[in-house]
Amino acid sequence: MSQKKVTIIGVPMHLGQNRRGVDMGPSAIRYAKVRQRIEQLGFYVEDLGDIYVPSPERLTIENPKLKWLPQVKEVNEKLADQVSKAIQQGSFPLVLGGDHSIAIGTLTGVTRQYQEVGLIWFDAHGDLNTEESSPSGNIHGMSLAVSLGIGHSDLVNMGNFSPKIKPDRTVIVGARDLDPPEKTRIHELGIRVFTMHEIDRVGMAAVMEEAIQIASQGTKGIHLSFDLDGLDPKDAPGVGTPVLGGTTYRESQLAMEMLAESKQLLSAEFVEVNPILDQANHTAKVAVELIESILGKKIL
Ligand code: 6HN
Ligand code: MN
Ligand code: MN
Ligand code: MN
Repeated sequence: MSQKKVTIIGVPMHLGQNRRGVDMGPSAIRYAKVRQRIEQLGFYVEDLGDIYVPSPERLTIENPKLKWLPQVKEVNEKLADQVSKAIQQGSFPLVLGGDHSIAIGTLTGVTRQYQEVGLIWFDAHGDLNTEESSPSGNIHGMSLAVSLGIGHSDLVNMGNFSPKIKPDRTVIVGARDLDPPEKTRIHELGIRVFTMHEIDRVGMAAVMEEAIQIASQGTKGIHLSFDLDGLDPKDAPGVGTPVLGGTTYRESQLAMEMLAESKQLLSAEFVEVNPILDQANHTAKVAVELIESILGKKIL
């Protein structure tokens, strides 16, 4: 990454899942001083504020298999435009969620500008469901599938092009809770998934070396989509869908530090921070420290 400018975009999205509070994610991360910390690293920071997300109290669910589809679509379209614009201005887009359905808009904006982009999807989950396979109807569990061109056409065709990314340039890191149809899809598409089992066996350093290699080969660079539930709930308790046995704080930091060293990062998003489920805003603080590391903060 060569830019010295970062554009923060807040997306208080909660309509991609069932629990309130994740709409406070951007606010929690700002409260943990994201802007000041990035400025201390020498960047010029522009914070665009939050994209408007409607409240569910005034809405009805038209399709329980794809909850709040029209609203999720609309917010993501606005997000895509803001991400595109930031890149056009030579800035590094840093998107703060909000639930993981916002990856649809972020990836639309990033790939509209850069075309060939590799993806590192850090998550306990695969987010590879469709309307047919989803156990919940929650779009945050479908956003990786959509970005690969699989799912409802309103989402898949955002920006009038599809797919946004290719399966052989996509890696998932930290997976430990995959639905059976997601496992089938992973095998069919040939996506490289670094499960917690593999991270335990070979270590995060070896995993990230391979992950960066896969995502950067033949691409203009890498987008990082970071779901805080990839971390162990001990280290990131403020998430809506926690799963035991995740990466530690240091393993996660090492991954971020290696991404910074690779100089391949084009853009990033940090999602699923829910301060209502948290203790003293701990998860947002962790997110900010991970953000510092992708932007080059070193211990020494
Ligand atoms: N996330 N696989 C489950 C579902 O409802 O599709 C959980 C998804 C979690 C999504 O954490 O971003
Ligand atoms: Mn996710
Ligand atoms: Mn997740
Ligand atoms: Mn490359």
